[in-house]
Amino acid sequence: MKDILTAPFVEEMKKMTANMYRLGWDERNGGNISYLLDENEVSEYLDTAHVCRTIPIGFSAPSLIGKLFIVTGTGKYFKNVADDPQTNLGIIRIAEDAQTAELLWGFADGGKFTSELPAHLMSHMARLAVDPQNRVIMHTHPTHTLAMNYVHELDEKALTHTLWEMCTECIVVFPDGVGVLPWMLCGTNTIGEATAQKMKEFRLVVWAMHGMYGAGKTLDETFGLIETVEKAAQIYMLTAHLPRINTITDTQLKDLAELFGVIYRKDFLNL
Ligand code: 2HA
Ligand code: ZN
Repeated sequence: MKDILTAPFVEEMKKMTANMYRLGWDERNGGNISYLLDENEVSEYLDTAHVCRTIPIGFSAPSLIGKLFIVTGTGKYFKNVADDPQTNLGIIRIAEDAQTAELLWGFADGGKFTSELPAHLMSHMARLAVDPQNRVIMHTHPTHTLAMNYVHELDEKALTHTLWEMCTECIVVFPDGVGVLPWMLCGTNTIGEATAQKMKEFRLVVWAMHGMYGAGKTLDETFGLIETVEKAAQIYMLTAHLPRINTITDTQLKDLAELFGVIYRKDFLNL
């Protein structure tokens, strides 16, 4: 058996959480990540027949039965993952009853998965139905995106349109736009269901005045989506209080989307 602390998926989680912490997006216990693993790969590092303990998930995830995820822990700090992955991360498998997580590794201090597990697993179910390659759900509190939430309309078309205008490549990176949920209580099945509903249509969902959810095939791709929105929000916050004398026009946005051959939300442009 190989040492799990050397597994690429543990290494990736360490690097990603440290990077996001350094960007200032994941203060204290802010943010959480879940990453669907390949059981064959995990079994090089763990006896997957050995369950350390079981933890109820509080809802039913039938389409995820038997699937393994590496997830960040509740109350744990991204800052600390790299130094102590076995306490701050866990590997869970969704049990046959669809309502229990079998802990295969991690949460070594008796802890458990993120309080946002409903939003994560429900989003995985929604994204996997659209794209079987989707493996990652990432939640974070990016600073400028959050700031923008306080001063910009939170309508999906209006918000996406403004973000697209802020950097030339935005419409190419997230042509499907950004979904928006109103402020809601976090950590609940209700916000989980609402997030998953949006995830049928969007890979990026803003939780108003809280943060962002992203979905993608890899940690890198998902991070890249959120990073691009955050960059656009930063440009917005640097310029919103100044007279705007130049902009990227809707015709130019359309030209970009067509040049790069992306399927974009035509209804989010005013043409
Ligand atoms: O886990 O970010 O939304 C901490 C959070 C909750
Ligand atoms: Zn949060």
